[in-house]
Amino acid sequence: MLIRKPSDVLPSEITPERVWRSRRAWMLRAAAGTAALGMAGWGGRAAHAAAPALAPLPGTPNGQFAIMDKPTSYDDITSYNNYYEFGVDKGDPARHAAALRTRPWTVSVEGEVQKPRTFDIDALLKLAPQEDRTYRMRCVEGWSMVIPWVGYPLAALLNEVQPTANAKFVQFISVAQRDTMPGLRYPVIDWPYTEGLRLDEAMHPLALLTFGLYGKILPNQNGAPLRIVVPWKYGFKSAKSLVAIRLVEKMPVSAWMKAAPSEYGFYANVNPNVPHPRWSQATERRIGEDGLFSPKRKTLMFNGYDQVASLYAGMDLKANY
Ligand SMILES: Nc1nc2c(c(=O)[nH]1)N[C@H]1C(S)=C(S)[C@@H](COP(=O)(O)O)O[C@H]1N2
Ligand SMILES: [Mo]
Repeated sequence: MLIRKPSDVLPSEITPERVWRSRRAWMLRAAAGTAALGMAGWGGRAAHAAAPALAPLPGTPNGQFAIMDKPTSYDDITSYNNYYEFGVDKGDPARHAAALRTRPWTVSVEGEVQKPRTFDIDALLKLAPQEDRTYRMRCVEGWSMVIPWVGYPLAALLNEVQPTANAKFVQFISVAQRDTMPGLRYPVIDWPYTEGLRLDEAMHPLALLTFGLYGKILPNQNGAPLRIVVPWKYGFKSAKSLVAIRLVEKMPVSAWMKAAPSEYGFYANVNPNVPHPRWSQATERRIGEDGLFSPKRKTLMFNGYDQVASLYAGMDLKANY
């Protein structure tokens, strides 16, 4: 199928200048390389192979988080992705992520905790009851989706390891698999991909440790075998394919803060009143629903998740972008 892209947004508008320049260099090199190998060019929208059959992962619907929005199609959710370890084009993760090894897989939960522990993924899957939770997701690039995730609150895992009194922040570290991830050869960001939350944000019931979507285990391009999902923040906070979760005392510097500090702050709450330095965040395009002539949707404060507002009482959310 074709990979759809918001037709009125150029990649050069939605990617930091530095990244865009390195992406162009990468595509030129890649085009030369693939031409020599007789493969399809990277610039095109290759039809992706038939989706692999993924094991079912049923979750119990949690009515507390029900929303009226119509879920985005499985096809769109699994073929229009940001997962820079596999390439910077939206179709690259679906094209390349099949190579990711997701077993054996362990997740180390470490740092300021009383019971540090390395969990095997299959034990982690069963640590708490899996729930079905459909969340609105908003990318900082100006598009959104509605995704029926399967997972359980991150708080269940954090309570298991017991944060110490010094634990103030939680850092998330994605896998860096050199041999399966072509993107790691390019210094788009300082690999591995890392993200972070304040401890109270991480403990909020909306923060979901996520293992599946649409009732099946996560496709690799969506962050198998487990990722974090933080629906009131821009999508880049929701780090994929986690190998470590580290509790720390000081605010960690995330990979995007390091790559483009003036564009991506630690908080990254969805906030229509704080434009990205190079474009507005007031509206969004819902992938798969909005045609070329459909009006864009108004972006909602906290992506519509008002229940998190109390976490930021008294904070200047323009200074803490
Ligand atoms: N490890 C890692 N995690 C990542 C990214 C990435 O490039 N690498 N991209 C982020 C961005 S910008 C978005 S919008 C979401 C996209 O998640 P999805 O492809 O499942 O919709 O993943 C986030 N998590
Ligand atoms: Mo994003």
